[in-house]
Amino acid sequence: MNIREYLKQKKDEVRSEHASQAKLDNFIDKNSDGISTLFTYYECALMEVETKFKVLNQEYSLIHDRNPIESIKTRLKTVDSVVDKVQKYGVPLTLESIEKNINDIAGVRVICSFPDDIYTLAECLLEQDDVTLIQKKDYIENPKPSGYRSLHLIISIPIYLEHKKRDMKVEVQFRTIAMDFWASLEHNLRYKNDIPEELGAELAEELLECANISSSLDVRMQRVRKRLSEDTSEMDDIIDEALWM
Ligand code: 0O2
Repeated sequence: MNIREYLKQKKDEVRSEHASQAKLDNFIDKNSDGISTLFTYYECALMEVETKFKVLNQEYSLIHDRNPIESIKTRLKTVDSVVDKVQKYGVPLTLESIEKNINDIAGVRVICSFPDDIYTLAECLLEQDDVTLIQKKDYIENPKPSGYRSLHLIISIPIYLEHKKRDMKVEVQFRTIAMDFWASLEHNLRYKNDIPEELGAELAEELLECANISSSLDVRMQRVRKRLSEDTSEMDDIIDEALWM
């Protein structure tokens, strides 16, 4: 490419950035009420889903004497990143299209103690009759090439407003503490643009190895916990029997 072609390319890039910024400003100006209403509905959906998990955690600890959930995080995507996704998918920039095509505006991340807890909680959530499963991606069974592990569900749940009921989509990501720790570190690498290519590749390889090590650690710790609880329940049976004698 000669210098003339290079300058023309740069000029086109700047023009196209300005055009998309103008498009975004125009969309926000024209739809500010609609955007804030829609985002408030997503916020309500987040509260509903978070409460569902808090209830499940409470009941589980009553029955099994331990909490399967370490923490719950919720987040709403920013308008800018929703618009980025609209552009990435090549769908129209309208409120209807955003609601139809973008599934992860509302996100809940459930951090569990052990891998089995993830599947137990996901099953309990999906058994609830106001929850509809839209999509499931099991990156624990099938990790991403990067080493990323997590169970992703897109669900639809109703929120009850003054005079109407509205179904809203929420993305739920289930991870163990180890999976979450790994994903945060890898996220930093993914969004750091100033790393030399060679170092980036080296770190990605190192992270893949870490993902495999931490996955086998999750499995081993789960095995230890199971053996511990089996022993404890055996001991409980012995005590029960002794009390009846
Ligand atoms: P944020 O801010 O975390 O929400 P899609 O979102 O459907 O266009 P994809 O890859 O099919 O694209 O979606 P997928 O696989 O369900 O993953 C979406 C989210 O999972 C990402 O959200 C991340 O949070 C997380 N994720 C997926 N893959 C990786 C990975 O390799 N490393 C890490 N650290 N996180 C991952 P967003 O939209 O990127 O951003």
